[in-house]
Amino acid sequence: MKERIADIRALEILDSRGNPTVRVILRLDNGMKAVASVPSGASTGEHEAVELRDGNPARYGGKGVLKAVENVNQVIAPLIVGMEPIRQVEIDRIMMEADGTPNKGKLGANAILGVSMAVARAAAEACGLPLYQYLQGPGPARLPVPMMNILNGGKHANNSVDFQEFMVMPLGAPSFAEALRYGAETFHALGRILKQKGYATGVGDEGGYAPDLRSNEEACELILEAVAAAGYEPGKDIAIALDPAASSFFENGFYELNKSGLGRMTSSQLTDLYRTWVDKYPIVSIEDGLDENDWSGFQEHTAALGTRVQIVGDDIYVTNSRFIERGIREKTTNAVLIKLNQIGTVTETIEAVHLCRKAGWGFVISHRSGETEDTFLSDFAVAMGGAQLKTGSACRSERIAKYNRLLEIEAELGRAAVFRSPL
Ligand code: 2PG
Ligand code: MG
Repeated sequence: MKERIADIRALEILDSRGNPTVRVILRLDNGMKAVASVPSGASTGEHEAVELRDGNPARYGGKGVLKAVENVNQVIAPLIVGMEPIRQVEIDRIMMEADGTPNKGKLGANAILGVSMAVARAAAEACGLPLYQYLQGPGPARLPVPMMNILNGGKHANNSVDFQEFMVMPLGAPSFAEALRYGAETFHALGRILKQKGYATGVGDEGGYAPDLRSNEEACELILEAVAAAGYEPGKDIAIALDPAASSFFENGFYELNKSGLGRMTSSQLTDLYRTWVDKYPIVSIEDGLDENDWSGFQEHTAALGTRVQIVGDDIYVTNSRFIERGIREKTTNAVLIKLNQIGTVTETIEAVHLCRKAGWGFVISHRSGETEDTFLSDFAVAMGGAQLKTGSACRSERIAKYNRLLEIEAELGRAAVFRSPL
């Protein structure tokens, strides 16, 4: 490749919650430009790579990212300008070495990931390939089944629901476009049902409704009603996936389900509760059913439920190969949630996916609750081929942008596009 990186510039922009985040604009010496924006979580794992914030209360309540921007412009750019963008692994390594900490705490994972994503995009451009094709491994291009978070609770909504995400997964759809339609129609049906019942229809951070329900269970009941009202068969056309994000209600060794008023539970009591739900509802996947440090609880949880549903680890692994390896050894879960900004480089994220594949585990590519209009994630999900993507409800443009990009990819692939449920 003759193209080289000529210029890298970062900018402080805003995410979907109105909080600052990093955008990187990279130029090649042939004039080509690549842009990437970094997402930001709310229910973050304890061991995630560091999102560097300025901590200056006079700007954005301390959430400014001018230091991370400066780290891109002053520290990272001089190290990388002049290199070929296809040298992703080497570029990511150089940034990690310049940072020198195990959690990217010096330069910031937000600074490093912005550059890492922009480099991948620039390389794809320079090769004349769409990003998904440039990043793709062997095998056909596989579109993901979306896990659409149509009812929000936990830290993502100010309501009476303890569990963070109630998702519909249109497993029975024949294509991605149809899956999206099934999900969007169900979302709209849910809106009508909530309105009829006198519930609020405002949305949470990921575009799902955020009503004050009488119980956590009512969320599942309402979703089933919505699936049927939209004309679909629960379990066959559309299944339910959950992300309770249990770390967010774990305190001093107990699960405190205080938003709903359900009260205190132990790890095995909570697993029993999930079991009754799995018996009753067409649930196919449970993510973060327990706390991120409850490794032994997770083992029991997976032993109890793992043959019936996919058990996904998010906060417990934070897309970090070291934790995923332990999980595989100890049978902690049987699947992993994959988030680029939890680990901070494209290379390490791909490594985490490889580990899952090797172990025969499932993996779900995921957005963050704070997002931007960047659609890197859509291409990444197709390239990784795991056939599962979590990117929010059928609402809010930062989520829809990802879905629209997938529609574009599916159309571009035509008959070569594969869409098949992995579960
Ligand atoms: C999660 C994510 C995304 P956040 O817990 O899986 O849905 O939420 O980005 O707030 O960590
Ligand atoms: Mg999660």
